[in-house]
Amino acid sequence: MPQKSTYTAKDIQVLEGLEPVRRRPGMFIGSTDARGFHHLLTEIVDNSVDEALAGQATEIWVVIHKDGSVTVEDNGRGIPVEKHKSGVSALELIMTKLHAGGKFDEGAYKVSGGLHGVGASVVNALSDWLEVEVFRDGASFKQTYKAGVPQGPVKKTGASNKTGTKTTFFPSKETFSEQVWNPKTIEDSIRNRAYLIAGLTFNLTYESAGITKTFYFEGGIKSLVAHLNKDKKAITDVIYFSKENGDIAEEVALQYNDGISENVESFVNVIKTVDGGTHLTGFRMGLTRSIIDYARKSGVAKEVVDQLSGEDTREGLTAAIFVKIPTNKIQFESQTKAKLNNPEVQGFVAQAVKEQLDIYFEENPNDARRIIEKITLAAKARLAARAAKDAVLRKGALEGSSLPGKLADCQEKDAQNSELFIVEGVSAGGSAKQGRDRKFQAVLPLGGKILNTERAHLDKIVKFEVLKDLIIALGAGIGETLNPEKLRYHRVIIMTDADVDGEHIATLLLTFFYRHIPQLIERGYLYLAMPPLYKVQIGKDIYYAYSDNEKNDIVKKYGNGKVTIQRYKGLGEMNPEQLRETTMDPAHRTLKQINIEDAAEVDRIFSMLMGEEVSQRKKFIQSRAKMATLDI
Ligand code: 0RA
Repeated sequence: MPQKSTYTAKDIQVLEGLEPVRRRPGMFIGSTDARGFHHLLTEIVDNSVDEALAGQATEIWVVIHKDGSVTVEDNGRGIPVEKHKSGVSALELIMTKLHAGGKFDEGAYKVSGGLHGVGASVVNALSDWLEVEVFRDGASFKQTYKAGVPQGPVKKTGASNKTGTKTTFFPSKETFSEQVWNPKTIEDSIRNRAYLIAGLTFNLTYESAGITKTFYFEGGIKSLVAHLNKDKKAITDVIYFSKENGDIAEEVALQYNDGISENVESFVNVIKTVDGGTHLTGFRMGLTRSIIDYARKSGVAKEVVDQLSGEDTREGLTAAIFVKIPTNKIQFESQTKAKLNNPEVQGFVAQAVKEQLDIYFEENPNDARRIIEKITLAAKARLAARAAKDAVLRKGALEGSSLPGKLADCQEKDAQNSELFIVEGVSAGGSAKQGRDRKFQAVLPLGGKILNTERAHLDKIVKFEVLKDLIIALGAGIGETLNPEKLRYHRVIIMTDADVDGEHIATLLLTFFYRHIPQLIERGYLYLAMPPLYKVQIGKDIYYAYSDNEKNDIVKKYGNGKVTIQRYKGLGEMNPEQLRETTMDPAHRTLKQINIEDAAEVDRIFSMLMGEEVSQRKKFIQSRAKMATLDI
């Protein structure tokens, strides 16, 4: 960790005033919606987190006040208050000048300032009012601001024997279109930071509810990996190691479970690098080399040892990689800071992981053996899947047509304008084929059960008729050769009965797409059809209702004559015209778009729900689905 630096006010570099921030807030805070609003809080919290990263603070308090203001306090050294040569205090410079940083930045690992953060002054400029209290040198000091403008000099307010910094602010009403603090957003970001800095305690208080939540993880990223695996069956301990060399430090925690997916999170100075980068690549290189070396030496995986791939070593792997680099040396690939680009980090992490994992395997042969056995299985499944897939493709070619016989394809060839309805049951499939608009709507009826694909390897999946048909109809391939650019439909619509069986089938399909063609979901191509629940006939008029409420409203509004209500138990009860009119025709239908925002959470929920509990899955699907009425 960095050394304590000696610091004086003259080290602060003065840049410019705050007018540009108020004029163009989006440029500084990203946006002025809920995201930008929460960014204000993260910014202030990260200043305190930096103090903790520097080893100078151990506790951070966050209070959401009833009036919408927030307080962030830490027990660090306190922002310096002595006067700069211009006669202004260091505190005032930090709070009122853009990018006022100090020389102490160099050699320190920081989250805020420069690359990630925009500085407390930006938050100050975008706050109707802000108040800072500093506790240091045996006293307390205070300065208040309105829209970033000091309302007087820094004042000594009394004696104090504690140290730290306490900031309270009220976001600008004029600037932010959203003014509501979202507990989940706040807690997710605090939890991440608490995981990464072992031993740092966060206390989060909601004043209106009178609740305080504490976030403290003694084990740092070791606790994070255990948390990510908590609904899975682990097959090894959490393996942890760390190394420092000059000014780069790395920490790695990993654990294998008996599933097949990979869940690796990577961080640079508390910034989550969603797109990975050189630290992640280094980790993968070190891991693959160490495992393959061990497999060779131990002789456990003789048959496939020469064909083991990096991909095989990552099945069932949960890990966290955390590197700390001085702020002024970090390189990101883009403005969004999602991908680390420092070349020197790759070799450093690769070598450290290889060395330390080699030692771990020597000392823990049981864990090593379980990992090698698992990886051998992964390699065999991958090789078998390749062979099976090749066979499937050859078969298609021999039959003269590569599309499945059950598929009623559309005439349209442009994927952007093509829709595929995946329909439960052969009879509903028949109605859908008659009711569709064959110009742009294709129908694939599913006969029979669908394999639960959460744990299934590809070799099993491609042998399973229903899924094989689906994969071929979609046209993008699967596994190693998956190419989402080749998808033949940009709207894939799951149409099942509105009953428990239908929900179950929809969930299995969703699981399949999530696990094996996630691009379909990420690109927004996957939808659920919403067939009506009731047909209400009043005299000669027919109305369709999609919920009980809607049905009651219709009866109340039009129900003077004779009312007949039919509850649809399945798609099969509708004739082709009704199915078209209510569920397939873009002019009348409602589709729910499946939207995965947080893949890690979804991964966890899928594992949790893979038992028999259907109603929980149903809730999950419904909570993840976003209403989208499409008209084309
Ligand atoms: C500049 C210099 C020093 C500490 C800080 C800033 C500091 C800033 C914040 C923001 C929130 N909490 C903070 N805690 C400390 C070092 C001063 C010294 O050497 O004593």
